[in-house]
Formats: sequence, structure tokens, C-alpha cells
Amino acid sequence: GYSRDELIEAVSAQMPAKRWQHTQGVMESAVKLAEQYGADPEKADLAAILHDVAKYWPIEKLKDVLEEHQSSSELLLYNKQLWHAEVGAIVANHDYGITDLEVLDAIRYHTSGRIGMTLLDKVVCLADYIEPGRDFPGVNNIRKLANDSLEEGLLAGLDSTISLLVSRREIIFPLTVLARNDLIKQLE
Ligand code: DGI
Ligand code: FE
Ligand code: FE
Ligand code: FE
Repeated sequence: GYSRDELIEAVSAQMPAKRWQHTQGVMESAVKLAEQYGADPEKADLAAILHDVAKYWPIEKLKDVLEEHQSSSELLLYNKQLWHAEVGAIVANHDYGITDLEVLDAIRYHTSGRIGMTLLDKVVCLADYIEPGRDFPGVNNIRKLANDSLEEGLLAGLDSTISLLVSRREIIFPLTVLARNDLIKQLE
């Protein structure tokens, strides 16, 4: 298998320096959130390292991988920006030998979210919103909420994505809406 250093070398080679900086920020934030909220920091670190591994792969290559995997073909009907998450999980498994399903799912759902997100899913998805290098309208509010509640922080993150998509008249992946609704139920 790959050591952590080998993994870092292989993943960072597949993206521009700026995206690798983002990944390092997600690693830092995910480990902190894991420690705060009781997820496994080593799994958070591993999922963070790999979460955007396929972000800069050519669209055609992402499409090929999704088509090879029956269960993933529905994603092809939705925004291409969602594809790298599923492909990231497939690549983590097939190319880097990661077999921990919790880690693979945290990678797989880091963009869309899902119903019944695990603690690790939430940590990685939220870390992706609040890592130190992120700068978008509302990010500081999400950071503030994340200090006191994993679910409140994540809900605000998903809401900001949904609002952005609505403002651009883009189609929303149904799982994102389901993830958001499920968090509200958890918070009631
Ligand atoms: O890969 P990153 O830029 O670090 O972050 P990401 O994986 O969360 O986001 C990828 C982009 O996908 C994000 O800017 C919004 C876009 N997107 C398009 N359609 C959807 C979507 N995101 C979600 N959650 N749901 C969608 O339906
Ligand atoms: Fe991503
Ligand atoms: Fe497979
Ligand atoms: Fe990311």
C-alpha cells in the first residue's frame, strides 16, 4: 500500500499548486473538526488528502470512469462539477488501495452530501467549505456556526451552495436537497 507521504506525492502531482493548497487546508480543518466532534482524525486526514484527487482530470476521463461503474451512471445526468467526488472515491479504492468504506464514502459524498451523513462525511464536507483558504460570501458565518455545531455549520454550507445554484438557474442534484432536509430533521 501507499504510505501517507507517497499518497500526498501522488495526489499533489495531479493538481495545480493552488488546489493542493486547498487540499492542505481541508486536511487541517478536517482533523480539527474530527478532534472536536469525535470523528477519527486519521480517517479525516486520509479522506481530505484524496477528496479532490480527480478535480482536474479531463471531463472525458471522469465520464469514462463513471460509465465503467454502473452505480455511478446517474451522476452523468447532473452537473459535471459533481463528478470528481464519485471518481475520487473510485480512484482512492482502485488506484491507491483504500478499502475503508467510511473514508471512501466521505470522499464520495464530499460535494453532494447524502441522507444519513456519517460523522466523517459531515467533517470532510464541512472542512471543504471552511478551510482557511476559502473566501466566498458567507464563509465566516459558516465558520462561526461550525465552532458550536457540526450540523448547523454544514446546513449553512449546503444552503449557500443551493442558493448559489438557484441564483444561476442551475439544476440541483437531488441528493443535495435530501442531505439538507435530513440535517434540518436532525437539528429539530
Ligand atoms: O471541489 P471543491 O471546489 O473543493 O468543492 P466541492 O466539491 O464542494 O464543489 C464543487 C462544486 O459543485 C460547488 O462549487 C458547487 C457545484 N455543484 C453543482 N451542482 C451541485 C453542486 N454542489 C452540490 N452540493 N450540489 C449540486 O447539485
Ligand atoms: Fe471537491
Ligand atoms: Fe470498482
Ligand atoms: Fe475540495
